[in-house]
Amino acid sequence: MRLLVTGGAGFIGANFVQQTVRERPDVTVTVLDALTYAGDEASLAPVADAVTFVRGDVADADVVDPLVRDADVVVHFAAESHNDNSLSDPWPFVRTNVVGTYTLLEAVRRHGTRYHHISTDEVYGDLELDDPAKFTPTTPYNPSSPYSSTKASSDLLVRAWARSFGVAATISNCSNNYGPYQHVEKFIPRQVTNVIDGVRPKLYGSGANVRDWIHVEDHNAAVWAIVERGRIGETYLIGADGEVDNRTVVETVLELMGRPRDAYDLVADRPGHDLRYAIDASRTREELGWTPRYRSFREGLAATIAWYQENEAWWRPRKAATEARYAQLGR
Ligand code: NAD
Ligand code: TDX
Repeated sequence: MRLLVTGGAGFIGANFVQQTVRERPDVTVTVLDALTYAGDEASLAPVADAVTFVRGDVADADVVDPLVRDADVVVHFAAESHNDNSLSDPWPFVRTNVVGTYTLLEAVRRHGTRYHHISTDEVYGDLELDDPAKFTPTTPYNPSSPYSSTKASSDLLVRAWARSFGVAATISNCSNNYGPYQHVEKFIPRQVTNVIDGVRPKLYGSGANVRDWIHVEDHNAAVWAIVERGRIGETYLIGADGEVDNRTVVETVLELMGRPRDAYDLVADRPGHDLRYAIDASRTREELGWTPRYRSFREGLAATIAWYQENEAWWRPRKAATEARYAQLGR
């Protein structure tokens, strides 16, 4: 199989490429990544010899077309991915997430290439803390932020291209990922690296917001199950029943790192901050036989903390600039 992975130098994409090279010698991997502030070729260093890397923009049809022509399958991870950035400057989100997806869809339409679209549970909006409901593949779209609205837009383009043009597409909407190689702008790496630096973790608002955490390797195993066994035209939700409120995440990080559990600060809330996400992944589990391997969030978190402690050379170059951006926002 000739596989084209967009966004393969980002957090989830790099983990996907590393897992693929390790576990699937029959797959030839090409990565297309623009190396924005969020991309880092160093995330692919352990498998660099086994991967063809192309630096380029998913919204550039001249770059995209020959790569899609020469692939059997495209897995599209590339995106602007951070909600806080989308509130400061939405345009790169519209361009990469909407125009980039459109550009890929036109290429897979021309060449008949199988396409898997990586998306997020944030397209469904948020839930009350006490709502027994979880997101399912039929939950109506109701995105809150510029980020999630551009992801929702791109999902709708995929559905339309599948129905109208017969593009062989699948979509997955996954909950919050954690694990190695996640940018220090994101919640867990930010707090872990703050604690390493002797800085108190920063919790938005009251810290009551709930995210449904899944280890990145479990997300990527589900993506492979969909690529291999998913029904064309379907949407699959990926989640590991990992609901935890943000305050508990920070307290657990502090405890695992040997600090007092209350050694954090409450800071200004994110505008429009989604309260809670929760995924019902039963279709993905029952139809594809996928189950998450990381059963304990605490153990996965401890391993992730250890990774950041052991890989300071990977994250250190981006830490100061990231914190400078947060300081401007008062967060
Ligand atoms: P990330 O920000 O870590 O990585 C994004 C990658 O895309 C980077 O390598 C960047 O250089 C690249 N990129 C950005 N714009 C590009 C462009 N125009 N052309 C080519 N490459 C470009 O993001 P992530 O957290 O790894 O997320 C990957 C995908 O998974 C995204 O589609 C995101 O919406 C989705 N997702 C993420 C999560 C999560 O918790 N992180 C959860 C569900 C879904
Ligand atoms: O310093 C912080 N303090 C804090 O309390 C940061 C950076 C975040 N938070 C809160 C906001 C959220 O409730 O933690 C939670 C997680 O924040 P993020 O890591 O920014 O993730 P989130 O906004 O939930 O979105 C993530 O999951 C869904 C990814 O960034 C998206 O790409 C994905 O689609």
